[in-house]
Amino acid sequence: MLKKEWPKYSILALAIVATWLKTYTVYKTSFSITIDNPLQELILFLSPLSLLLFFYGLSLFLKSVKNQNRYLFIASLLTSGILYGNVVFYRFFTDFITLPVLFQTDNFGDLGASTAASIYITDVFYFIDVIVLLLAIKFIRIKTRETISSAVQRKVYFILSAAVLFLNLGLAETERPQLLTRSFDREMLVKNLGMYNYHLYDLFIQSRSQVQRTFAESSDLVEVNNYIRSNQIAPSAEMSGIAEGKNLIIVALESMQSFPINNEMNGQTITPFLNELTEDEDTIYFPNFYHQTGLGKTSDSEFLLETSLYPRSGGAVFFTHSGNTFNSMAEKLGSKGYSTSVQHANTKSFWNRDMMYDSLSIDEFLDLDSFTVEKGQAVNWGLKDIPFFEQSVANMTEMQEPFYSRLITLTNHYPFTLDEEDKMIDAFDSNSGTLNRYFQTVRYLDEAVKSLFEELKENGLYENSVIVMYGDHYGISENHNEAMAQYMGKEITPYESAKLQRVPFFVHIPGSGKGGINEEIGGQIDMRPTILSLMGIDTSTDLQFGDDLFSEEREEFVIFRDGRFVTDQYVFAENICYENGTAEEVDKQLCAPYIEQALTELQYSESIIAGDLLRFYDKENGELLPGD
Ligand code: GP9
Ligand code: MN
Repeated sequence: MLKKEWPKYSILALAIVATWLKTYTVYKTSFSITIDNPLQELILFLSPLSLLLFFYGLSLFLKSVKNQNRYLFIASLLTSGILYGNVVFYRFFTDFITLPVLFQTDNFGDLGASTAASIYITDVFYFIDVIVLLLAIKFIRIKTRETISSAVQRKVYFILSAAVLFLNLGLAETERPQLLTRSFDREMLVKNLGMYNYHLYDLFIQSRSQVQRTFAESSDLVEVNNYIRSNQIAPSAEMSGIAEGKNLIIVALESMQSFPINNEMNGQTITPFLNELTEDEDTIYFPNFYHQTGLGKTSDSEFLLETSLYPRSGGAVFFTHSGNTFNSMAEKLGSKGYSTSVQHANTKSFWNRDMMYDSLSIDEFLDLDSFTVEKGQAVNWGLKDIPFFEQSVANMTEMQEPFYSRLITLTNHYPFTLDEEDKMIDAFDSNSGTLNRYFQTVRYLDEAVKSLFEELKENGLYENSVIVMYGDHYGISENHNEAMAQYMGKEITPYESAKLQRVPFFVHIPGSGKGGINEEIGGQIDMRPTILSLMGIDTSTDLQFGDDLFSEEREEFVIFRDGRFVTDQYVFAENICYENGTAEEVDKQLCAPYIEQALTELQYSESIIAGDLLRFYDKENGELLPGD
């Protein structure tokens, strides 16, 4: 026992500091967390503190020193356990633990075996703070007269802890706006919130979803099913099955809007290759096609494509409902003997893809680890699109045919930066650097798409493949309206803003001679029914909200995730009903029936996701199942 008497909070302070420093050391040594600037480093350093202050601080409510120490011991054992669990998990999966991973039974086999194999004796280090605490409890003598904290002292303590939490959240918001609403990436969450807060956040998100799921019943699906069946139309007689048996390559064109296509910027052509495609005899181009994404951006567009359901209004469905039952396009193609894959040169946990792709029945996810990034081949978010396509096509040559391979591009992503040698046109000259650079990255993306076509031809994959390309969401947000107005030569009203949500949709079927510009108004929700119809796959018993865009019976109506919509007659935005074409404001009553339908449809889709209702649906014959 040390002679000196220590102040009463010594053990608590020591426990906090020990776990805090240990956690930071573990961040730096056991995970590969990318740090781009000193602010990120500061946030990472600070991030464990707020939870530790709260959690360990609860010991202040206990009356005896003995109980306080016991509590601190259990608390530090618990935090160490959580951290260590993640370390072991990371050794195998290069990812952080999220609750669904623990509940997905098929993960258990993997988990158990790999965990046992990756525990080393040196791992004792991960419990160093518990050891320090035990020694402190044994050897440090506290001034016994004043062991109990007063209510005022506790108040001050917890106010200070809250201040640390808000400082942390404030810094994180500066560094990564909308982190909590959009979720993005587990690594980003851990980096900005700290491991412990991340787990609380994950617990909150997952249990919220779980509660809604628990209360849902099979009968909830009846009304939705009736709605879908009564609005159902037959696929196009002319186009159905024309691509049957071919490989399917779908390219997500990052942040690609329609406005640069067949347009110029200061006399320079922005998308020469895509412009050519709009006139190509084997390509159908849809200029009136809209994105319908919400906060989940790229992942929402993938969700629309695979499921023909609307994404969620709050948060990315890829994060909140990755454990749901879906009836994805990949699953349909898989059941017809297709091998299915997604290729994307980013970390696999981004948008929770690694988890969600299992639920979407995608056989193989070729993520960043499957690509080689040579010196000079990376910019902005990572591997440039040209080398990405080159390697993707090489991967395709190895795939079992017929295959469905989805490629997600990355270079044309905010903040739209490029190496000098990749700039093929000059920047624009508005007050928005973002818009100015956007034209250059779009030009690069166009060149990359051209190279994809060449690669496919050189590798003998072109003739027997269908190539579908779509813009995932806007690249230029409404924050740049002033600069957009300068480019467009007109004011960006809510009407124009809605029209700017158009993204390109291309369907290229080599040798088909079906090319042309199709003016049909549609959206990403229509991709699944349109594509599956081309591939000759029946979707008449599926629960989907989109239609085959080629169908002769189709009503032109596209609903945005935020409730705006466009029909052949009207555009509804910011509560104003406009006439489509003239952009004149008209009586809101004219939009009323569509407003109603848009809300109903969004709600039905939401109820399917929230209640995980497709588990009550027999995909084979379209019948409702009685329930668990
Ligand atoms: C990330 C990429 C970009 O992997 O898909 O996502 P975004 O920020 O566009 O949603
Ligand atoms: Mn995107």
